[in-house]
Amino acid sequence: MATRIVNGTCHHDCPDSCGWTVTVDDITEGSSPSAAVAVKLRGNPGHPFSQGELCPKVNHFLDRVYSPDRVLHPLRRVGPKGSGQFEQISWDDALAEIGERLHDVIDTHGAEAVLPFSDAGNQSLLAMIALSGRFFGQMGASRLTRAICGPTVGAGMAMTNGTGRGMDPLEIANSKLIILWGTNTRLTNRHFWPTIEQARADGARLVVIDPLRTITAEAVDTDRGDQFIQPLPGTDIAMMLAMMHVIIRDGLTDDEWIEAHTLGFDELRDNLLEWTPERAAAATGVDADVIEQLAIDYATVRPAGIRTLIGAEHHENGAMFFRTIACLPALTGSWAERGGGIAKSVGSYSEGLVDAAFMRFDLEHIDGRPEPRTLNMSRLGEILTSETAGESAGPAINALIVWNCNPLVIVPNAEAVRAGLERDDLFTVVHEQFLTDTAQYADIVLPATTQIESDDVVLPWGHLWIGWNSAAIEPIGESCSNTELFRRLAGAMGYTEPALFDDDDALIEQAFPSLDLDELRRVGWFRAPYPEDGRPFGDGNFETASGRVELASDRLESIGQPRVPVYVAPNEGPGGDAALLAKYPLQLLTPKQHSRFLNSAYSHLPKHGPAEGDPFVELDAEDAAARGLADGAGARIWNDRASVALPVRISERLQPGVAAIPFGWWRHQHPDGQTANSLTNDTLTEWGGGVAYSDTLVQIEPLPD
Ligand SMILES: Nc1nc2c(c(=O)[nH]1)N[C@H]1C(S)=C(S)[C@@H](COP(=O)(O)OP(=O)(O)OC[C@H]3O[C@@H](n4cnc5c(=O)[nH]c(N)nc54)[C@H](O)[C@@H]3O)O[C@H]1N2
Ligand SMILES: Nc1nc2c(c(=O)[nH]1)N[C@H]1C(S)=C(S)[C@@H](COP(=O)(O)OP(=O)(O)OC[C@H]3O[C@@H](n4cnc5c(=O)[nH]c(N)nc54)[C@H](O)[C@@H]3O)O[C@H]1N2
Ligand code: SF4
Ligand SMILES: [Mo]
Repeated sequence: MATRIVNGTCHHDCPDSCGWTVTVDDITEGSSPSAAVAVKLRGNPGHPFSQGELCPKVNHFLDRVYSPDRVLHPLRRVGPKGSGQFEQISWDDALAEIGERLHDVIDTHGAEAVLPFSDAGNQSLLAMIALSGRFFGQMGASRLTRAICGPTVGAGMAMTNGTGRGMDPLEIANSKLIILWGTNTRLTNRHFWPTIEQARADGARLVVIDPLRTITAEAVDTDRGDQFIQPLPGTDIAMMLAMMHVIIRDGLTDDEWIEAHTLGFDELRDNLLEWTPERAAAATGVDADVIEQLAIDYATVRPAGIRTLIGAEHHENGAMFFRTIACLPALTGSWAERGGGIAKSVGSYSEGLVDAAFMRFDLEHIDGRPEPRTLNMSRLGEILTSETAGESAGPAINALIVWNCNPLVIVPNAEAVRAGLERDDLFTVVHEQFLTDTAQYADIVLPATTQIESDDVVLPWGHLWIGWNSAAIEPIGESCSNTELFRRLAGAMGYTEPALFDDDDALIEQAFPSLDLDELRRVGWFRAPYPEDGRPFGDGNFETASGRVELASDRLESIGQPRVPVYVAPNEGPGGDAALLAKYPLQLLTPKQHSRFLNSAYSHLPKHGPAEGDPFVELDAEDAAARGLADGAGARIWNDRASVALPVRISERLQPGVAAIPFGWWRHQHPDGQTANSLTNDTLTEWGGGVAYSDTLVQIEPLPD
């Protein structure tokens, strides 16, 4: 037996993209190797960002790889949809059936009746985009807008700065005021926390702005001048407008910088006159003097670094949140300072190294055929249950191919998704590692590899180090990687276009024409280019049409949006539809909450779900008492979309009027099989294609005995 150490990179949809090492025992029988077994997976101490630590999600990754519950063979459904009854079949039979059924759908309804559905379950480059786009492009299937996580942040920022680019989060080490705005760093981005602690040790003050008193908010130390600010969900824009009002009113602007690098200052200023801190206090539930002081601190404690990630985009006004927040550093000239500005996702820096044609491959191979329609993933429930696939023109969806995603648990308005998946005339294929809630509704389930079973490259979005991932072991059972899946599906469809069959090595070479791949393999990571002086807009190089920060924007006007930042209260919220609010007076958040969960991907594993307990609904003591609900009592939480039964947890983490149910549990873990997303709002953001999970109104009452 020989032992090897193999370098890899975590593939999860997580900002940290940690480096790991896998220890592999090669077992030999006679003279030839017969099996390789991964015996240890640990953080790689040399990795520049994660520095040897992984996390409670991935510390037991090999238990996931070798789980007895893994799907290791193709399966065909034998019971009713959702029953989880399957029989094992061969790959040949599975592919023959898929080819036949897809051709049948295409011949009868057209290729747009096929919907590919995926997200970032494995966010490595090959696993996420390489051959799927070519395959569905060749087919002419409907396209999918994948904007459930992230694109709205970029689309919002880009209206102000012309680009979604921002500061490398590690630059926050230089900040003296750090605002964590709508991000739960200690839970969701744990390897970034040491940078914040380092800045604090150097004298930085910390402000956390979140409607929930998260574990990140718990780190606030008021004795040191830190602050936790708790607005009502969906209202922060009002607070930002009042901050800008105070900054302008008190002459705290950097007029020279504004003159040199912005457009539309006067228009913005006129629009802000009415936005007194008192007015913002009424909208947000935050005291006017707190907002006033935050504005003054933001303008005077320098450099001021804002850190934000994804949480705040999940609102009806989610794009405007980011368009507006991007105006703050422009008023104070903050981008000119190292450690000033905004640190959001930094994926665009590493994506810049990928060949542009590779990134948008699904536009090729169309050969002059009309562009297929595009459907938004967040509307899956409506898409599957409508004759025209939602608001689009065109055929209903008759075939659904899912990989890298667990839509029944993660898409909003999930009971509509379930109703769609139950349709007898929908042919569903799911490529998965486990029999997820979604896979249980499939006609055919195909076994997927884990990250340690194939080579890939990870483009991180929480730091700048592109990560190499080497296969440590062979695919387990009959599982295959996402690229191999699409090569096999292309064969099953009878396609002959050679680019559909490129092997993984060729794909990696196509993706990175200018990168030394041998070096990447050898070292394990490569840092994407970033300005040496730490300032992404140090030269005022904004990418708007005007080359300036657009405080007033023609581009927004051209898409029917307000030219300047405005606060529009979410319709499904306290400032919105009054009749809806009278019926459903509580704002429901469904956050990422458990350190052992990564979205929906771990709750079913023995070291994860049971260790986090069971799902619950969190409620403030006042709201609970008003409903006669004691801690631990059974409650019914409902709105027009669904009704969910859960025990109550009385909590000091929320303001009155706000409730929370943790997201990530599967239906068998919920007492009545309805999960957090059964209740959530699938209204899209005003632009950017995102979705408003966190503008969800509910009512809560005791469960009848
Ligand atoms: N442990 C763990 N880590 C994860 C994940 C996980 O499931 N578990 N998921 C990964 C993924 S996919 C992502 S995208 C990242 C996300 O990373 P984050 O963006 O940091 O996480 P979220 O929980 O989506 O949202 C952050 C916070 O936004 C708050 N929020 C909601 N609405 C508002 C609002 O209107 N205003 C303000 N100010 N705050 C608001 C929520 O209460 C929440 O605490 O985390 C990644 N890391
Ligand atoms: N209520 C509520 N809903 C949310 C959120 C929230 O905060 N609240 N967050 C949203 C966000 S930010 C995100 S990113 C989404 C995440 O939603 P998903 O993208 O569905 O993320 P995961 O739950 O991680 O599920 C990914 C699935 O991919 C599978 N998988 C992993 N690797 C591979 C592979 O190589 N091949 C294949 N075929 N499959 C693989 C895993 O087994 C897992 O079942 O959820 C969103 N939904
Ligand atoms: S899930 Fe995130 S924190 Fe955990 S190992 Fe993967 S990249 Fe690191
Ligand atoms: Mo996400």
